[in-house]
Amino acid sequence: MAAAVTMPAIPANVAEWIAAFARLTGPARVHFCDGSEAEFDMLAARLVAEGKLIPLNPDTHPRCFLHRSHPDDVARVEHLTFVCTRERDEAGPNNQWLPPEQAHARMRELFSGCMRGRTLYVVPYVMGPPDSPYSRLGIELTDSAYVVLNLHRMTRVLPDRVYSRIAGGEPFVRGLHSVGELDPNRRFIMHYPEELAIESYGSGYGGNALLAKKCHALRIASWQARQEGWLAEHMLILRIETSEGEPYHIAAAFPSACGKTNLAMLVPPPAYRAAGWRVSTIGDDIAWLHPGADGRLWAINPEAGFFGVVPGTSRATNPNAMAMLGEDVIFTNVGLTADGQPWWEGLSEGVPAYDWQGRPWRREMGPAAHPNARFTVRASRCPSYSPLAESPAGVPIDAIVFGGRRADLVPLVMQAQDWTQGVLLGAAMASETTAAASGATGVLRRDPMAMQPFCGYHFGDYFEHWLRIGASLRSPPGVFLVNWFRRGTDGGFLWPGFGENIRVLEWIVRRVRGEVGAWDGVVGWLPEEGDLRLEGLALDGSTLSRLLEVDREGWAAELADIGRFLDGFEPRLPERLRERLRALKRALAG
Ligand code: OXD
Ligand code: MN
Repeated sequence: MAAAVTMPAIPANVAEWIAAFARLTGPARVHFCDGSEAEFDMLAARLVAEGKLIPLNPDTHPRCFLHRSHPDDVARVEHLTFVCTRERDEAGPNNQWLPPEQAHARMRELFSGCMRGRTLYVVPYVMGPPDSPYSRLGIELTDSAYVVLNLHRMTRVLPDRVYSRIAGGEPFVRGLHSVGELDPNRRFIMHYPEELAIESYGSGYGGNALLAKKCHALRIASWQARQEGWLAEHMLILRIETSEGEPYHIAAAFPSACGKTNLAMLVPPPAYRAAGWRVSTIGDDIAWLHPGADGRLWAINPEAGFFGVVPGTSRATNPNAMAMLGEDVIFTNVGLTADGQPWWEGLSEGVPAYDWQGRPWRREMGPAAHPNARFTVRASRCPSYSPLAESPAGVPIDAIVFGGRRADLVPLVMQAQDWTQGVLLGAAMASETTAAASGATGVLRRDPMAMQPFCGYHFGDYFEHWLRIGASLRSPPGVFLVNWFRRGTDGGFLWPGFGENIRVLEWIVRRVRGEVGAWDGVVGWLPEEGDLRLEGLALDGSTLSRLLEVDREGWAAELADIGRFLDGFEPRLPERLRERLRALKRALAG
């Protein structure tokens, strides 16, 4: 029998909602989270006692834990993710759709009695700096203490703030989550943007279960943003200070597992550091962008922590991440050394004794860490974290960057000729799939603005919304396209990437400042010879020209394919994008 629910002083609408979910799911007890470190320690100790968390070596990794998820539950499940609007067209062809009443009925059946013997945790959180007018509220109800620990690090769990703002009439996103039986055949992630509600069943992993992240801060928030005149985007936010100490802010959209965290935490190479260049981190995954009274676009990071991909992280690729991964981290699905240290592919030191499933590891078994293994860590632990991430107003964005993982065609960097072309190039972005979502990896797919899995409404309306936001700005950011992932005939990457990407950021900043010209490659403006600083890089002339070429035939085929892709969003595709595509095709042929 379900235990009686005792409530702290919380608003009546919240209490009623919790009580109804408790009646449906039948937990043995309800725990109202206070967000304190004592609560984190208590829950971590409980999970350790249950064998669901493994404390790591306290001498090398104090307050660090390893969690092994179910082997069938290791990534976001896009094929089981639905947007449930009253009208099918609102969700668009970019989302799987169910009528809300049908989705609710299915979820009610799954949730029914699913928490017997378990604890129901109530996690009230703020997304964004709590004093920011752009911050938003959510409450996740979950039966996973692992989820609670992650939300402690990823969001601001502030019950008093949340309850008092709700009592004052503010809306909040209602998230319901149960790990259920972790059966992939009984797993769904449902979104009801019109109700500001999320229901997730059957997964304990990442974006499926930490509802504040992809479900709230992107799918539901993108819907809210459209109603309210702002943008919720899958973007990192970084601050770059030039050698003269001038600050610029860049928001960059890349698909999952394409290096957003590494770019956000970039450490410039020694010559740049010596000259005074500095990069600091405001966010690594999500940006909420608001037109400001000054006609610029202002960004906040709604999150308070990082849930980053671990494999490939090393002192060479991301020294800032390595510095923050030594203490107070939850690792998920990494390997383990004999002396209890986390291990993953890309680390130069240590040898794994166990793989991510806890099996004794031998080389012939392949990777010890799962390719989508993750770290969860509070953002303030990152040495490059900027205090401006706590600024209620956010930071003014000077440049928007779109980037995908493409072996060919897309040059290292180019600039869109205006906002409309930027929206077109963003809408047409394509990238090779990665292990962040279940399914085949390395398959090229269109991923508009890196939002294919995350836009909570029809992409045709979304592109129109982008055009409108641009038109409302007196000083819109420049829009750029980058591609760190061009490959040569031997399959190797042509561009060194990581810290060396500062060279591309420098060109972007110099373009924004109006300091350098660019040549017109029709699909975009590209660096003039000598403007992209390359001293100290072992790049031969032919590699460089491949990185910065515009292959007109290749682009003609690309534009034709983009046209076919965009046809899928008719009749809601903005005519202005269609016109610009036609104009580009003509210019390329001419
Ligand atoms: C993420 C993702 O976890 O994009 O950030 O999958
Ligand atoms: Mn992401």
